[in-house]
This record gives sequence, structure tokens and C-alpha cells, in this order.
Amino acid sequence: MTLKIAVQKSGRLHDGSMQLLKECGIECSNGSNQLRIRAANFPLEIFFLRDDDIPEYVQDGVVDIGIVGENVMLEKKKQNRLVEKLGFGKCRLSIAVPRNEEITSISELNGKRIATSYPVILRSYLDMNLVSASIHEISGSVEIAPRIGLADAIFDIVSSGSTLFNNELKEIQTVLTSEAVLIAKNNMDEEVNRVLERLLFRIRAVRKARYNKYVLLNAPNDKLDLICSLLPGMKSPTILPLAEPGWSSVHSVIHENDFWEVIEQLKANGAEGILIVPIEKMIL
Ligand code: PRT
Ligand code: ZN
Repeated sequence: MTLKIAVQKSGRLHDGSMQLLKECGIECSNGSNQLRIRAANFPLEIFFLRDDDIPEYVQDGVVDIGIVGENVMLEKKKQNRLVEKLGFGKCRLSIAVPRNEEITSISELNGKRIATSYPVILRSYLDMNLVSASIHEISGSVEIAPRIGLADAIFDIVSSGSTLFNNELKEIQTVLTSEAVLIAKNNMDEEVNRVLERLLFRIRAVRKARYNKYVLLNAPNDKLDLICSLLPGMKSPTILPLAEPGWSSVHSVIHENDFWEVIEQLKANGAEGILIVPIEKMIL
């Protein structure tokens, strides 16, 4: 049984999606000029589509799963379920106004016009916050709308903020944070679902490994208890004696979030020769 996945044909999510499949050990010739390709060593068929179309194709069962931005999933409002957040393609969707305007909060947008490519998300946010503004749907270059007199504010994707800056706009409200997500159709065939579970197992192992580092260090034996208490690890640290008497080598795993803080504490407590090594896959 083959699992069918939709991936963005070209654009910001294409490379991250293909890289993730590759790190899951799935070999597919890089033929994004083709409409679909079959993986050589996993029961997976990849369809290359425009991101806006993916939620509908998943709902209709043309494909079983797809990778899209959470923003696209929420905007299209199809019968899909979010299976897994994938950690790339991160951005936020924000409301912005011309920099020289005195507006600082969304309540000041009552009666104003807001341009966006995401009318569904914006409408539900405005309704929830009891703001009555009119929405102008445009499909691209939303950031120029205030300058050409089409709108008083915009609602658009922001990443570094340089597009807003270059267009003399300021962000007044973040409405949503988004990243690439794996979506699946409801009521999936049991056998197809089993293939999805195999794929998910691999995706989770790859993602865990990305956020963790393997750490090796040397420590004097009288400091071992203290040093081990600083290392959360998977179970407990591995301790091996060094050739030099009175010293041991300690191995463990550190999460990226705690990384620098833990390293500083280890150093301050007598750890030496600290090595940090990337982990390729992590299966708990
Ligand atoms: O052709 P197709 O329809 O498939 O692609 P597309 O042009 O609709 O989408 P694409 O490839 O631009 O984006 C795909 C997805 O990437 C989006 O739906 C988001 O989930 C995610 N993503 C992440 C982004 C950005 N970062 C991003 N920076 N999508 C768009 N942008 C644009 C944004 O629209 C704005 O114009 O980049 C500009 C802002 O960037 P900064 O860095 O200047 O703030
Ligand atoms: Zn698109």
C-alpha cells in the first residue's frame, strides 16, 4: 500500500520538505519538474503541487497527507487533521499599519480597511476581538496596499520584518505564529495509516535529534555526582574511567534550549575537554 504525500512544487517549503524526507532515509530522485515521483525505498508517492491547493487535495483524497504552512491550513478550512508540526518555515501573521500613523492597537482599526491574502483568518480574529473593519482580499504584494491608497492597514506574513520596514509599515499585532505542518485526511484507510505511522516514527526521530546534542566531557571523580546532576540525559549519563587515575569520561544528551546554560555550569564545576557532537537520529 502506497502513502501519497503532497509537497509544495516550488517555494519556501519545498526544500525543507524534501530535506526532511531525505533525513527520514527516503530516497527520491529530485524531479520537482514532474507532477509526481515514487520513492525508491519506501511506499511513498510524492505529488508536487501549489501550497494553496494542498488542503483540498488532502480532503478529497487525491493524496493522503501533505506538508503546508499552518497559515494555509487554517485559511483553507478543509476537512483535514494536523498530524505533526515540522519545525521549519516558521513565520508569523501580523497586522501592520503605516509607520507614521498613531495607531497602536487593533481597537483603533474600527471602520478601517485592511488588505490581506488571508481573509478567513483575519475575519475570525477581528470578530473574536469585536473589531469591525472591512477586509480587502488581494493575492500578492499586500505590503504596498496602504501606499497606493487601497487600505489603511495590512495583515500579512512576517519573517525577518524587513518587508514591513522597507515599506514604512509597523507591526501592531501578531495574530498567529505558523510553521510547516503535516496534515492528513480524515478517515484514512487502515493500511495507509500504518505507512503514515512508519513515516511519523522516522520524522519524530529526525526532529528530536535536531534539537539535541551529544556531549562528552572529562571530570575528576570527586566532582562526578555534581556533574551528573547537571546532565538531564536520556536515562542517566554514561561514565567510563579514563586512563589517568582519578578521572572519568561522562557522556550524555543535552537539549538545545538548555545548551549554553548547562555547558557554563559544567565548566564552572570542573568539567574539562567538553565535546559537543550532533546527533543524526534519536529513538527513545
Ligand atoms: O507557489 P505557491 O502558491 O506554492 O507558493 P506561495 O508563493 O503561495 O508561498 P511561499 O513559497 O511564498 O510560502 C509558503 C509558506 O512559507 C507560507 O505559506 C508560510 O507558511 C511560509 N513562510 C515562511 C513564508 C515566509 N516565511 C515569508 N517570509 N511565506 C511568505 N513569506 C513572505 C511574506 O509574504 C512577505 O512578503 O516574505 C515576506 C516577509 O518576509 P520578511 O522576512 O521581509 O519579514
Ligand atoms: Zn501559494
